[in-house]
Amino acid sequence: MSLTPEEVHRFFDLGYLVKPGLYTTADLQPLKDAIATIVDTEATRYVAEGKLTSGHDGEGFERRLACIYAESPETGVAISAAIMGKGGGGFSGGEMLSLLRHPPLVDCICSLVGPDVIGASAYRIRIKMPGYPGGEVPWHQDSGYFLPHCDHHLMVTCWIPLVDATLENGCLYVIPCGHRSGILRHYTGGHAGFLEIPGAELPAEKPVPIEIKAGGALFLTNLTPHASFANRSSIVRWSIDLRYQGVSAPNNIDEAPETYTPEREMGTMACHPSEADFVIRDTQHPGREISTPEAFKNLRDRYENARPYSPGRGWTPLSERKP
Ligand SMILES: O=C(O)CCC(=O)C(=O)O
Repeated sequence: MSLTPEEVHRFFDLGYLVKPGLYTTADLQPLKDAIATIVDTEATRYVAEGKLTSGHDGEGFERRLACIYAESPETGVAISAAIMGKGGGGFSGGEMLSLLRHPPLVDCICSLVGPDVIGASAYRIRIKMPGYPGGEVPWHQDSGYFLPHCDHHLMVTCWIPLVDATLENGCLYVIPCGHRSGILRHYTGGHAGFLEIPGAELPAEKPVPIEIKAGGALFLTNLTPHASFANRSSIVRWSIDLRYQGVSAPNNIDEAPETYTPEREMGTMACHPSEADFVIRDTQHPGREISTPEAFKNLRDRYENARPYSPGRGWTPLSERKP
C-alpha cells in the first residue's frame, strides 16, 4: 500500500497527509494488550499500597486509566510513566516493533523517503487522560526537538490513534503549509514543560483539526507545526507516534552511545542522539534490519540506560521571551 503520486504531492505541498485504515483492529491489539497488562500490574500494586481504593478492573482499555486518574491524578501519571519509560520512548516490546515494521505503513514511508528506511529514535506512546494538562502538547515542529543540522532532512512523523481521535478527546491540529516557513523559534518551558511556539509566532494559516479513526495515520513533516489540546471526553485518547527517515539523514546506526560526548562535533551526530535509531528496511542488506523483539529491546534499552549526551538546540526559556 504505497502512496499515490497525488498523495505524495499533497504531503509535500500541505506538510501533512491523512491515510485511513493502515492498521486493522487486530494489528493494534497486541500493543493495546501489552499496555493493558502494565496498567493492570501497576494498578494492583497501587491498590495494595493503599494509594487507590479500586483498580477499576471492570473498565476496558479506553476507560480504565481515565478512572484511575480521576480518583488519583498522581497515580494516573505514575502509571503513564511506567508505560512510556524514562525518556518517553522506553516501551521497547516486540508489540511496538511490529507496528513500526508494519509493511503497509513502511511502504507508504518508502514513497516519501526512498526504498531504504531508518526508524528514527523518538517514537512515543501518548496517553491523553481526560483533564490531564501534561497530555496537551503545545504548538511545535518536531525539528524543534532535533539537532539543527537535521532541519533540512525529511523525517516523517506518523501519528496513529489506538482509539478514534476526535475533537472532543483531543485530536491533533496542524497548520497547513506551515512547513514552508522553515524552522520556527521554539521556547523551552512551554505548556506542561514541552517546547512551545507562542501563538503570535505561528504562521498565519488557520489550524485544521484532524479527526482520525483508530488505525489510520496522519503523516507530518518534521517542519509541520502541530499541537493537541484538552481531552474533554471520558476516555483516554491513546495514540502512538512513529518517526522515519531516509538513509542519508544523520543517524546513530552502529554507533555506541558512549561515542556521544560534549567534545564530539555536532554535525557528526544523529538528529536525536539520546535514543537509538534502527534499520527498518535495507533492500541491499536485509540482515541489517532490526527484525526480532530481542534485537530491538537490546538496542533500545542500551541507549535508554546510557542516556547518551545530546547538545540540544539552546532554545530560549519562554519566561525570557521578548514581546
Ligand atoms: O499526541 C499528541 O497529542 C501530540 C503528538 C505530537 O506532538 C507529536 O507526535 O509530535
